[in-house]
Amino acid sequence: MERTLSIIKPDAVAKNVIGEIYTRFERAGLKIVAARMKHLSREEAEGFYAVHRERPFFKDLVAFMMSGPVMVQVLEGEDAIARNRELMGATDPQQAAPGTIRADFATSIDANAVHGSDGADTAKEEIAFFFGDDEIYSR
Ligand code: IDP
Repeated sequence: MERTLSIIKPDAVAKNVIGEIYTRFERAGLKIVAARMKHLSREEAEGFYAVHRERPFFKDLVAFMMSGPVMVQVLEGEDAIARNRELMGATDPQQAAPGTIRADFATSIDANAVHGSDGADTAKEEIAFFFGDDEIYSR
């Protein structure tokens, strides 16, 4: 069993597709074991994406992530990290395979609908960024 952190970004929350995205997680065998809707502060958005702070798109990324509420969840299942990345599709929705979340719901590389941890270490860090152990309901 593995856990990963997923965020439904402000564009997808605004499009009213939280439920459709949750259905994709569940159909792929991923369980939602923690969840919270949240409007990120600047500190939170900058802190969460700190690894990207030297990148040219950092400012836009932070502004976008603060632009509206996000839905944050921990997904649990076999190969949860890779499975979620597969469901998400490529970062740039133009490159995302048909049927992936980003192909279906993202509008641009900035407004690309979802975030998912990209490895075991980042999953651990990102889960701890949003949730305490007592807020994760493993079933
Ligand atoms: P990921 O979300 O697919 O893991 P990362 O490389 O970790 O992609 O980048 C984090 C986020 O930063 C992306 O989801 C995207 O919203 C944004 N981003 C990445 N590359 C670019 C870019 O070249 N231009 C604008 N935004 C970008």
